[in-house]
Amino acid sequence: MSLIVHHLNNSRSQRLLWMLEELELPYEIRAYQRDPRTMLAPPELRQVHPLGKSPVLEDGRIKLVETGAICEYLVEKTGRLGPGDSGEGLRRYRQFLHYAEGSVMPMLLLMLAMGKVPLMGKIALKRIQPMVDVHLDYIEQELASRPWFAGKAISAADIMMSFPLEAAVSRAGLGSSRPATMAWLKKIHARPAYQRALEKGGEYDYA
Ligand SMILES: N[C@@H](CCC(=O)N[C@@H](CS)C(=O)NCC(=O)O)C(=O)O
Repeated sequence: MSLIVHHLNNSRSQRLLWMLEELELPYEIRAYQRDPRTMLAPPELRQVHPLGKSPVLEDGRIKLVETGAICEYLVEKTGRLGPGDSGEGLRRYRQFLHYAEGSVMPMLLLMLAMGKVPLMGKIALKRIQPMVDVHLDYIEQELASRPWFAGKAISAADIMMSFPLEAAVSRAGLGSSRPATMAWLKKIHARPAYQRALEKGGEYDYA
């Protein structure tokens, strides 16, 4: 039975499409559009899962949310895109798999929210930017020392880190002053699986 991805336009669920394309697994997309005014997901997604967020992956009777957990599920299911080794690589793989949603995304969401608050939002953004820069500098240092987040090979940790770094280009000033990170972004965007995921996923403003 084919996997089903409940996919929201312009969202984190683009990562899951990329992962499935890398794994060459067959899947079906159920597409949802954000409300253009609120940017929230449509209420139909609540009928799929009580959180009403995307992505949701259905594998037969199994229904999964949280991209990181979904990635781990797919790594276990296929034996691919895992850490590659059981030492340092595994430690880094686990760390970045969680770091993407646990540390980087909350800062970027805060920036998005503050960017919409008139006057006081601008002041808040000035305070938040240095905190985000600590993360971007750390990531730059890591990517300057090896080709992929876990080590020598691409893994699910790279897939998890893609959305926060793409979002950081559009809203947190990530650019040419961090060449290793920008080269990593260029490298992932050039992958055939990434390109196929873009074609299938529709509107995505971050690539
Ligand atoms: N930590 C979750 C976040 C899920 C999430 O917040 N998804 C966003 C897409 S970027 C969403 O569905 N937003 C629509 C809404 O909140 O109504 C994950 O990584 O899957």
